[in-house]
Amino acid sequence: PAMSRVVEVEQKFLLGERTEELLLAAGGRLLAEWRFRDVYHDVVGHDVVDHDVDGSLALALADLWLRRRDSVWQLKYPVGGAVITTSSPAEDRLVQRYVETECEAEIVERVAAVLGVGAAVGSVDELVERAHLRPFAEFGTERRRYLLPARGVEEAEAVEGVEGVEGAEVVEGVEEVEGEGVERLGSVCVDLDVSDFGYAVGELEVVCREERSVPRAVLAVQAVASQLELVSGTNLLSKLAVFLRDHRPDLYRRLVDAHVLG
Ligand code: V4E
Repeated sequence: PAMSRVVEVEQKFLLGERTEELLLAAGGRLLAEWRFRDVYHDVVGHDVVDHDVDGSLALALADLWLRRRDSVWQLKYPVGGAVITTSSPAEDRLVQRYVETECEAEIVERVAAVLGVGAAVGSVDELVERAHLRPFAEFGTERRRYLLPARGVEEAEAVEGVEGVEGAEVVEGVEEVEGEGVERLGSVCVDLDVSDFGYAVGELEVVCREERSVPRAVLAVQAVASQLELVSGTNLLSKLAVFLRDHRPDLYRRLVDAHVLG
């Protein structure tokens, strides 16, 4: 992809009956809908020693989230350093800031560093094999993406372009698939996700190419959240968290105890 490392500034919210209505009223446009499948990988110790959880979820416990989304490896990890915004600490806690990279060399380096193994492998596939990383969660998502014009954000500084979405089916009446990167400039994306295990969650998202754009992106997300009267909370679970709660309670408990699942 043209841009393989971006900072995602995201706020999750509950899907309400009127969410899409409010989105349209606020000038939102349905941009695309598509589906994808995520397979999260980590150290999962079951076939090493039966009840031994030593070393299990070493990546997640370090707040590293390695997944294969369809055929692409992606790694999410927190943006380093203090992120200063002008918003209140309570509002600020609702906004997640993660780097998402598809750069295999970077993924290999970061994952190997956390696992304490050598990074002398040529691909993520090879690292996964050598380090015995295994799938621990797998599910499909159907995503509807709306685009909202940004408020109170200077385009150039806030959001600096985004790659197109592979496999996205562009909704009828919405011109230009190729223009999507351009469409998203200076805008807030609203993703409405329905997972194949029955959990629905919304996400406001601004994608930044540079760390210095993050504070303004946070403000843009917060402005839209209040404009749309979205219900967010630090206890609102991600799809992954709900999947684990329902299908891998052992792993879920471990991550909750370690405070890595918000
Ligand atoms: C669990 C987790 C992460 C992996 C899942 O990331 P998420 O943004 O929920 O996935 P998705 O499918 O929406 O990906 P996108 O297409 O937007 O890239 S990343 C960080 N966490 C931990 C975490 C946390 N600490 N707090 C909350 C509220 N959620 C997740």
